[in-house]
Amino acid sequence: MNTTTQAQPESRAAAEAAQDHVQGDRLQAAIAELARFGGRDDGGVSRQTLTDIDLQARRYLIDRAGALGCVVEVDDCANLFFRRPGKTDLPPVLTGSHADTQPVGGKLDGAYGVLAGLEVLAALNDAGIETLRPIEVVAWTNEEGSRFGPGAMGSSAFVDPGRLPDYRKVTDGDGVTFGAALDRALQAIPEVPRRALRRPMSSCVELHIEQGPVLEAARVPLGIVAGIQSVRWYRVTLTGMAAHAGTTPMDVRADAMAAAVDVAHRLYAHAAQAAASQLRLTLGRWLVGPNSVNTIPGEVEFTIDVRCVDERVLERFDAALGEIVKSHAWPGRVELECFFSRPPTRFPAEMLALVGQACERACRQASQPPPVALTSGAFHDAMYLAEHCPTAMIFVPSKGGVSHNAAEETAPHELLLGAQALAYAVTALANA
Ligand code: HGY
Ligand code: MN
Ligand code: MN
Repeated sequence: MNTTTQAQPESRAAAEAAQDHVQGDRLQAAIAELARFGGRDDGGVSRQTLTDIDLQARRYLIDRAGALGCVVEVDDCANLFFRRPGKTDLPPVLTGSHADTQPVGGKLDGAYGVLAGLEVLAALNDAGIETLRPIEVVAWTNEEGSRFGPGAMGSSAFVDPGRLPDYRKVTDGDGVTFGAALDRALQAIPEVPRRALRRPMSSCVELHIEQGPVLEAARVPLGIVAGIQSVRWYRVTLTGMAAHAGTTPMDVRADAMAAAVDVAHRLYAHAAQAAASQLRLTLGRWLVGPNSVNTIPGEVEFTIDVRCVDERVLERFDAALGEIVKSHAWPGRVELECFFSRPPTRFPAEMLALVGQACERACRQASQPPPVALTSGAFHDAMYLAEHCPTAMIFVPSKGGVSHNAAEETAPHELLLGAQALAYAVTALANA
């Protein structure tokens, strides 16, 4: 792996210069600008993947990257790549994140990583630095997986293009296919050259907010992400019989909601028993049919998001879920589908060392405490890139540990530190 663990003297000087040219105000202005696309009165952002608002935000990013002198390209999964040429055409260093948000998200989840990547390019321009390798800032498509499941479709299709045909068939709540939304997004930017999905990358560093409480509790402004916990998503569909709420005696019902509540209750009981293992269970989306106050629900579908640092715990959950579904005695039907499953991700030691060097310098320069290592509770596109090239992540704290919420916030000085550390790491890697 052609990656510097300790940046070499000349490369170190360039990395330090890039770090020192990062401008906090320019980054803050870009965050505020991008947040206008889908901005909400409560300060949050609603910009689900490939919606009109997302396409407008993409246009903003393309224009911003063009103004920085980047070459802009897009692939068949509408992943946007903003390339700053290097002295050579060696495989580039990749940074960036995603620009799509949760239905009610914040200004920073994903957007921060994309905009800090563009800030690094602006800092390199200001410092007059030409790197050996090109640097690419990416805006991945559909990291959130909320409108179209699973999550991280763009980065997973980049790493394995064979995934895209099945992704294209996935529909959103209105019956729109991911393929149709993709084609519409690509038609909206006809002037952007298309490129192959999978391409060689020399290394990858993703900067992201932690979205949890660890860094804030440790009172530390930067985190070196050692890895990402495992995650599984399931869809449970219970089919009973819709009937009149007033005339149908309780003992003759095939009430899909009563069945769903019982299954859910047993899942939470399993999670409570596994609490010591840090299992995290979320039943986040419920669809009820016909969803009428005076009709017994004939169909209920709910999703399961279950995560743990120890994948064996998820294996045990999977077995328990199968048992609960199989053994649930009622006149209706229960169907279970696992539609997303990722093992734990571990980032390589040499990348952690470099990111550690980058974070330590940024913190030292700002008289802040040194970075700490942590495991990410959230998944990220970096979990797929880690299969493709040497990859690492840098975290900044989330106020109150809150994310996937309009109140998502990180202090400006911490956002600046994260971008400074990213500039150092990306520049050192681009000169290796
Ligand atoms: O769900 C996740 O972990 C990511 O924030 N989309
Ligand atoms: Mn994210
Ligand atoms: Mn997210």
